[in-house]
Amino acid sequence: MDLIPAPTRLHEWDRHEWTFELTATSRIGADHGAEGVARWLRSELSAATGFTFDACAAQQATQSANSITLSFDERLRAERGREAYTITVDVYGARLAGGGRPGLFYAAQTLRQLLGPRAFRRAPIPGEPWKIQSVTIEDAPRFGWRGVLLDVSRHFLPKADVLRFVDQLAAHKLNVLHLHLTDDQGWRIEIERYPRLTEVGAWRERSMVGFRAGERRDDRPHGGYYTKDDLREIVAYAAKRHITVVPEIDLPGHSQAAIAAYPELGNTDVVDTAALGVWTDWGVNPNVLNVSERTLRFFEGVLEEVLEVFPSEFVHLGGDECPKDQWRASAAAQARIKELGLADEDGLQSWFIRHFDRWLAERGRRLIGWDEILEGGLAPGAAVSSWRGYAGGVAAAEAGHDVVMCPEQYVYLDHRQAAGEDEPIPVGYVRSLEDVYRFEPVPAGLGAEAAAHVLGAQANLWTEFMDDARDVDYRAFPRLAAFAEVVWSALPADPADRDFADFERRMAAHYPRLDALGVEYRRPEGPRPWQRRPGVLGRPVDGRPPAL
Ligand code: TNX
Repeated sequence: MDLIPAPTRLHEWDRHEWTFELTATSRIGADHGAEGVARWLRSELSAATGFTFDACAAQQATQSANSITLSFDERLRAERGREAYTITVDVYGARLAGGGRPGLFYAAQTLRQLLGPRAFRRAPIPGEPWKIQSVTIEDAPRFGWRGVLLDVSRHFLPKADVLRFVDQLAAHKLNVLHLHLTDDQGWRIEIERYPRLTEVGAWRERSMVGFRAGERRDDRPHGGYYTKDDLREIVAYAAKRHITVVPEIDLPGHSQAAIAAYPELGNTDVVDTAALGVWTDWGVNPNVLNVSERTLRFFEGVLEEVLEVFPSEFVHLGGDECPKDQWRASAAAQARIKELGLADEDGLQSWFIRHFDRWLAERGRRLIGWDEILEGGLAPGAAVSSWRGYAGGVAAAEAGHDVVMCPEQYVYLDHRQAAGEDEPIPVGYVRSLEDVYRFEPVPAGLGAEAAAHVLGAQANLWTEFMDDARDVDYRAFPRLAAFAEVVWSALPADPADRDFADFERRMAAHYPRLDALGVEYRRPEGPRPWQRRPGVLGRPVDGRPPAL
């Protein structure tokens, strides 16, 4: 049955006469409260099969043959949580039970995999009858945070592509979409009280092609942004698929696009910020926010609108890669350090982040930021995305902070997937499908109490070198399938003990599902011609990343 991610337990009954068959008269029945999941399943399966699937109560559906029922299981919920599910398929029907709605949704996703690749298409095509051999499945995720970061700042991804990406995540039982909405190269969220953020900040004249030293530019304007309604739509579409969208507004570094729109946000006593445009390079940028009261109020205003659109518990405020040169040179920043009694510029960054940490907490939300925010101390409710390896995450977890593990050496999917010359714009470490499969979110040696603070893990797709959805497909898949199994399935904790050969065998069945979904993944034999970027300079890191 070759499911990905692998379920906790699966038992195939060898009584072939017990086979279930989905037919034109099959019904989809749902318990009260499960109608939303039933609607999703009905719309996917109607599209793929051409059958209409009458809706009814679960109890009623069991009375007709070959029906699908969706119901809740209180005991499952008590024992294994809302995301747990069971499936029983036999000649009487397919019975899906969930600890809660998310569990039922994952059961529905699994059922779709059981129906074969054609179940992932948008219209029926000729083929065999829709049969599933008798089986029972029990399943529940290992981690509650099964995330993916999508950087829509470096390259804007149109709304339709984001919705498509959400469907891809849902098909792999991933449940957090971290949207990196602002950076030096583009501001992508409409903020009504500050229209220039998108009028000016969402557009750049050209882009760097490949890594800096290549000095190539495309001389093609780039840009785009999401209206608040677009984002509300994305949030609601994701929520239907049990995916939480976590917005990121990156502060106080990675802010040149905002400064280009509102020059008073920059260090005006050091640089002529009025002359700055939206950045057309990649890398770490010296133009960071100033630390005036006005800037604090400005971003409180931004965040008020962000909170209106995103109901997520966590709001990501970046905090990474903030060079301190301008603060060192700025009389205003130095006066601020004195006034606040801080030791230095690092103290200033930490004060800045803590301000918003408190501000979010007062509104019932929690701040999450890159591991740099640990420097200088954090409020207790704040969480950390550990990106510069495991160390930040370990320190944060030991200090009692929640952590999302996303070390760049392991799960940065902008990094190349193979060592060959053909890999497009080769950056970072070689992170093959197998390397990702052997990524372990909880480092050995972390005590049980600290380990409980590891909410889960996240794969990050930074898009300097991906300028459209086809490129994102290529870098994301198939590695995201391996990542999904790492965060969902009960794999051996020691990466060396993981059965990659079995995963690869199941991938042979998974590739046709991705084909049917229309995902342009990297084929095991390498990139296809249009997936190569001959001559475009990357920045490979030689050798393997440091061991755990
Ligand atoms: C580091 S991860 C960054 C990003 C880049 C990425 C490229 C992080 C917090 N900062 O701004 O896009 O490397 O791999």
